[in-house]
Amino acid sequence: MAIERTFSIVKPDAVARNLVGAIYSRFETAGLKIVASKMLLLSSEQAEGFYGEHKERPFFPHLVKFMMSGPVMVQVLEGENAIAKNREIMGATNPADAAAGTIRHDFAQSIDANSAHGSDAPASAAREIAFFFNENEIFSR
Ligand code: RTP
Ligand code: MG
Repeated sequence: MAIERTFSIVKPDAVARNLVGAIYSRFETAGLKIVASKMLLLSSEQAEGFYGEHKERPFFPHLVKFMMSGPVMVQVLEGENAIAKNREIMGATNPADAAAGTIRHDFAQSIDANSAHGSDAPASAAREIAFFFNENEIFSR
């Protein structure tokens, strides 16, 4: 399996509860390298644009409001099978369905405050990385 990159967010609920290091540690322990990282407060344009695929869904306004409710950490993770591996580490969208030992099972509070985002496919990973990072801000190693 080739080395892959994926895009990840530590969502506002997890940043607010001082869980950035605990979540980054899960990535590193699983063999994913953090090759880019920054903290930011999303603008409405960023939150709506980032989750544009969901704009017709009933939960969209709520999702956008939540994602703007406090600072987030955005990062690029790199490693073998990074996209699927990160989704596995995160667990199911609804923490009530997430397996023990996953980020969402262990840290998330609700389907909204579910602590982490991860790209779901190579095309979305490429789009999401480019949405937040220039190539010269990413340090593969
Ligand atoms: P994410 O994009 O944040 O990594 O989450 P995901 O792939 O596991 O789930 P997705 O279907 O892409 O949904 C994006 C976020 O929207 C919220 N959501 N709420 N109330 C609902 O039925 C519902 N469904 C989704 C979640 O916060 C989810 O992470
Ligand atoms: Mg998604």
